[in-house]
Amino acid sequence: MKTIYTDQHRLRDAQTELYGGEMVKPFERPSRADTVIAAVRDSDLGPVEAPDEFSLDPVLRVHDADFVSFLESAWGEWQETGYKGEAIASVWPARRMQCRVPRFIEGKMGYYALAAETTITEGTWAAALASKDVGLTGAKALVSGEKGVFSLCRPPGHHAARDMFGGYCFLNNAAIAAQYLRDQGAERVAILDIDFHHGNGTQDIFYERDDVLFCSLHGDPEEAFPHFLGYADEAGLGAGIGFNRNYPLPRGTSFAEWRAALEDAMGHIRSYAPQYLVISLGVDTFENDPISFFKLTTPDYLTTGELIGSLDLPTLFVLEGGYDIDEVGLNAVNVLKGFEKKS
Ligand code: Q9C
Ligand code: ZN
Repeated sequence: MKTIYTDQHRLRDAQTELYGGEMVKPFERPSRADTVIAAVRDSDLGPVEAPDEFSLDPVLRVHDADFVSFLESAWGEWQETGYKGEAIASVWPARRMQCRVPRFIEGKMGYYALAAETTITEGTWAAALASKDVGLTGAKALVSGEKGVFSLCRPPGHHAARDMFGGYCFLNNAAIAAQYLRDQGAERVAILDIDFHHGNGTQDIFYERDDVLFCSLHGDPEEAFPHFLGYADEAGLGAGIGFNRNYPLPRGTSFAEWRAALEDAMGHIRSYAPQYLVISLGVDTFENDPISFFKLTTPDYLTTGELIGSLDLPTLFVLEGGYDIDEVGLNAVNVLKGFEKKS
């Protein structure tokens, strides 16, 4: 299968992440994508191609226009204040306060942020734009008849909601790609999110819709980020009832337990009979991931790819998380290899 990739991801190179009360070097760093592209090149997976450039139109199909303008201007506005550090949210419209967008950047940061760990920096917007191009180029290749494509997106996207950034995400690459597939004529698209964290942004975007099925396997929000979404009883709303499925799983979840949830989700995807499948491919489910608590091993990712391949659907893999820098490449490529073996 083809891999879509660009070095533009390097423009997202934040120096700080708020973690455990300290400012640390971000877990979501450029070397992640370096390791993944190196593993792709070392494998016999297929060619690596540069993305096409897309306009903001496909972005505005899933994100609010005021949010997109905010992301575009946030770093400039932060700099104008004279603040020395990276742009970071520190105040929120909490319970019983007003959900209005204030004028000053410090207020805007809190309005549009869903968490404080993710800063906005000089190249963040350019990198986010390039990342969505990587996703869209993969989707376009599927429309042209490719069976499987890997969009090596960075920064990741699945925490980005209609009007919120955070969890290392700015634009929701998987959601933008899924909507693009709908706009190219597909009646039904399924998104299967296997990142360790709940894909709250993707759920938010499609929650009231029956034309995009969303299934997510993730650490139980009682214990894992994003903490305030991802419970099993979130089934969708209005027309979307029954088209959102969450599989929150406990600390220490083994591959056998995780696989049972995956197969249940796959059953629902089969009955839905989508024209395309989008996989939010996070490999932070790995046993040695520094910020997660599942116990998947490197060979388990091959099996996961085979299982996904057995659905026999045109499939777009969109990279999300995975923070064990040494193994993130091999684990992600194993999923793709397993898929190719089975499909
Ligand atoms: N104690 C993605 O994988 N902070 N985002 C976690 C852990 C945020 C993860 C703190 C994790 C965001 C795309
Ligand atoms: Zn994750």
